[in-house]
Amino acid sequence: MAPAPSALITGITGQDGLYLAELLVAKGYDVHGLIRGQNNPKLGLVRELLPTVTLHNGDLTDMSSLIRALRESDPDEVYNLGAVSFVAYSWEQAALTTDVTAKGVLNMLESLRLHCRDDLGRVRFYQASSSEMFGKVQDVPQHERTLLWPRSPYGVAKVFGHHMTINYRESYGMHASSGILFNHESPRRGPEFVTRKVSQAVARIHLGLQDELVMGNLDAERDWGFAGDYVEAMWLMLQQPVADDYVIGTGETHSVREFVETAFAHVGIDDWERFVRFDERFVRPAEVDQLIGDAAKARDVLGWKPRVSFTELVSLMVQADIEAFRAGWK
Ligand code: NAP
Ligand code: F7E
Repeated sequence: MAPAPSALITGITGQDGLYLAELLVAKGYDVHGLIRGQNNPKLGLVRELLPTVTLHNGDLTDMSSLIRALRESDPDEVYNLGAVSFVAYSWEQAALTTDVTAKGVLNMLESLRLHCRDDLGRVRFYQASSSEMFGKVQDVPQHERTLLWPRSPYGVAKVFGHHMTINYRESYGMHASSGILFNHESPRRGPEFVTRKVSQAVARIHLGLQDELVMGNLDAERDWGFAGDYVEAMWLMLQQPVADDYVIGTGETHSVREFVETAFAHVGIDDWERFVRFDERFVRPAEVDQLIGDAAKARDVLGWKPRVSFTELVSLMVQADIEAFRAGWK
């Protein structure tokens, strides 16, 4: 019997890392995760959800720790999901964002090149690229050949990682793929991101625990999908005989206002404006006004398509937060 395939995931404590690790465990992989910090607060959660996963201490800014994690795990596939991923924060800590989200990708690719030595196609690599790279969009909808025009330090860092991934593929023949993923959400989304901020607030307002929701730009439009669907696309990319880049999105766009309205509708509140207050603090130095992805290539080559609709996504997030608050977990 062939040995189980193995995978190393950076960013395993994040939203996507958890879903991807669950998917790979279910597929029979021997899963390894990189975990950073001397006392990571997510360690308990990872151990509880993923008891069979092997964790390795390491940080994307520390190349020797990456080489060690590769040596210890000896993976067939590497998924590089680790990043400083909150766009608003990337203006406050632009240099840190560059070190982790940009140079961290180079550190991982270079570590992999050293690890694989004379058989560079041996390990398949996935880079978590982002629709934020499209920024001031030059095509509607955005596809794999749309000109990149990032509008945040995060977006700039992701462009570096994206092109470095393509460069390692072209220079060394590495099986390195880049998924240009549009926004994807879930009950595991960090509370700093707009969808979870709204789902938690609406749940709390519904339960009488909070009476207002303070927001920034309600006019921004995003192509929002469900994270569980998107990690399948990551895996599918690494199963292809030839590495390539793919846009992953739903092909629909909705404003932040629509998200808020749909979330309140889930708890039977139509006059939602009375709960929502604007605060300049949440407005960004430069905004990405509208994103909408054309995932035709992923559909045709990978056979991938999203399963969860916008309304289902909003409802499942609000409902999960209602249940979590009711259970007194938070
Ligand atoms: P997330 O929940 O913010 O998770 C980020 C992960 O990166 C966490 O596990 C975090 O670990 C880890 N990390 C941060 N700094 C690190 C460092 N110096 N070294 C190693 N790991 C580090 O993000 P996500 O939503 O799961 O997204 C996964 C990836 O996809 C990210 O690269 C993100 O930029 C990208 N992406 C996300 C979306 C989206 O809509 N979710 C769309 C496109 C692309 P700690 O727990 O230790 O902080
Ligand atoms: O903002 C607006 C905000 O922080 C969405 C990351 O996963 O997706 C994510 O980046 C929109 C923006 O996500 C608030 O101005 C209004 O227009 O949820 P967000 P993001 O910036 O789109 C991409 C694809 C990634 O790759 C990133 O890693 O919502 N907005 N009011 C607000 N946003 C937040 N966070 N908070 C507000 O109060």
